[in-house]
Amino acid sequence: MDKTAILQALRAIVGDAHVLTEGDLTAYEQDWRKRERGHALAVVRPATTPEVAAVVKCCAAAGVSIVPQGGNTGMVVGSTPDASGTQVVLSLQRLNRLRVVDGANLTVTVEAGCILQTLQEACEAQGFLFPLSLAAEGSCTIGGNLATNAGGTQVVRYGNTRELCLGLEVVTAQGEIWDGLTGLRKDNTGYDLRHLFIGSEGTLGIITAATMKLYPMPATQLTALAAVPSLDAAVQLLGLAHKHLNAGLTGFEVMGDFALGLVRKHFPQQKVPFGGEAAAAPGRPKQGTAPTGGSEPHAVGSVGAPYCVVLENSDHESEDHARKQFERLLEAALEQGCVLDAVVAENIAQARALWHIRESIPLAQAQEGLNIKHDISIAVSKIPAFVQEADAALQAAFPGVRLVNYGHLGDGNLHYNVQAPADADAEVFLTTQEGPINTLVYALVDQYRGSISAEHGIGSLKRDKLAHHKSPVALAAMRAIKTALDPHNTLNPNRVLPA
Ligand code: FAD
Ligand code: 2HG
Ligand code: ZN
Repeated sequence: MDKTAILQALRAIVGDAHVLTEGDLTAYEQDWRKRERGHALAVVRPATTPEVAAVVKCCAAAGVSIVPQGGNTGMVVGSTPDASGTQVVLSLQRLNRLRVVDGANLTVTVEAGCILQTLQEACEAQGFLFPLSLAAEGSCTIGGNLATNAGGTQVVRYGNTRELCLGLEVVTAQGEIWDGLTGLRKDNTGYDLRHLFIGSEGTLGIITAATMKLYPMPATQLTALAAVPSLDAAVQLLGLAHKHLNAGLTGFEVMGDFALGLVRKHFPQQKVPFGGEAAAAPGRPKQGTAPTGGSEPHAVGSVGAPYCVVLENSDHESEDHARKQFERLLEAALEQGCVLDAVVAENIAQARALWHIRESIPLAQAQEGLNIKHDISIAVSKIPAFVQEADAALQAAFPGVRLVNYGHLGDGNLHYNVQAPADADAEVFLTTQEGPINTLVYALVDQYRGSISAEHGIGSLKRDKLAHHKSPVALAAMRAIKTALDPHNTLNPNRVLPA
């Protein structure tokens, strides 16, 4: 089939208006980090699962490869086409209906293109919590979250997207529809196919809908920010938080001083708590002095705290109960010296402002310039030693690099990112130093028996690294699965699996 015939066939399936070939297609062709700009044969936007199946059949028959795309917020260049102009971007954005909320089963069935925040809000309106939460929630889709097995800020209590999923509807590489939307919590009838598709980054099938777990809304969600003297202290605080809050601990995020400094620099309207005097004098946890306290924003680093931690306590009893629990925790932590100072948000606005500081770090980093991301996981207990070793090795080998260290400490997942030296050209730095910096960091991650990707996946950016950091046995099994499910390599070729 030639190009005109393929486009005609696709238009016949989804309608002329939903096969995009002209105009500004940047939103579909460029990745969020602006690492690569591709060029698509067309962007195709089906609105139903049968339409997705027909598009896949059409592309498979024509030998055209498909790049599935949700919100295009991925971090590893996995959702944009290559530069060949021969790939179809299959956007799931129009497949965005909430099909059913089953309150008694505590499940929601939703189509893949539904924006995460829309899903959270729809569930909340019916009195349920859908706990997946990440800074991209205003634009990422549940299909993309499943395809990347996204983590986010609530994993310490609710698990990754995988743990929240009870069933999938998938269009296979052959254009068949698999309906696995049973909503069952127990089903041992052979291989659990759902888990193959989750985290497969669009290489094994196209997720068109999912049945996800819901939870009762907690009575209250309290947020605190604590300044800690070291990463060791942050780990100690995590232990105390597990002990004092138990299942109420729903968020535990660490932020390095330099990462906070970037938020302060690029978003000066945000008030980073702990003004000079407050942080200099350790004392009882303060209530409500958080993001509104003081007239000027201060970096915690200005009083010498190298890290801050955001903690969240979700409680099913009452706000009063949650506040008392938090106070006991923070007082114990102050006594043991693993917290220098802390504030507890007094209301939702203050809590949101604290979370907003944390969620602004990736955006502040982007404003600062192109950067190198390491989305790693290591056993929580070993993280302080890893960071100490990695910091020293990087500074010795690449003097002046700026380390942007933050992330989901409660899950052992750090965003151990590297920004070019202040006086360097970020683009040149990236071209010349990304390879050697990755090699250094990943070698250390291996030494600590960690993972080179805890959240963002492999995409194109890390596929060559995977060859060195995944066991040959695992890689062979992955290739066998890909060949079995997608023998003609139609779905997202040259992603995930090393060349
Ligand atoms: P896309 O970017 O469109 O796609 C991602 C991958 O999934 C691609 O390989 C694509 O081909 C595939 N895909 C998309 N939809 C489907 C589908 N329906 N079927 C099959 N394959 C599909 N990630 C985290 O894990 N935790 C975080 O805390 C986090 N925070 C972020 C914060 C910001 C500011 C940004 C920009 C990104 C963040 N991410 C985070 C990364 C990103 O993985 C998530 O935003 C999200 O899971 C991607 O969803 P998406 O709809 O944008 O997917
Ligand atoms: C987060 O936790 C995201 O904020 C993005 O996973 C991390 O930009 C990053 O490195
Ligand atoms: Zn993250």
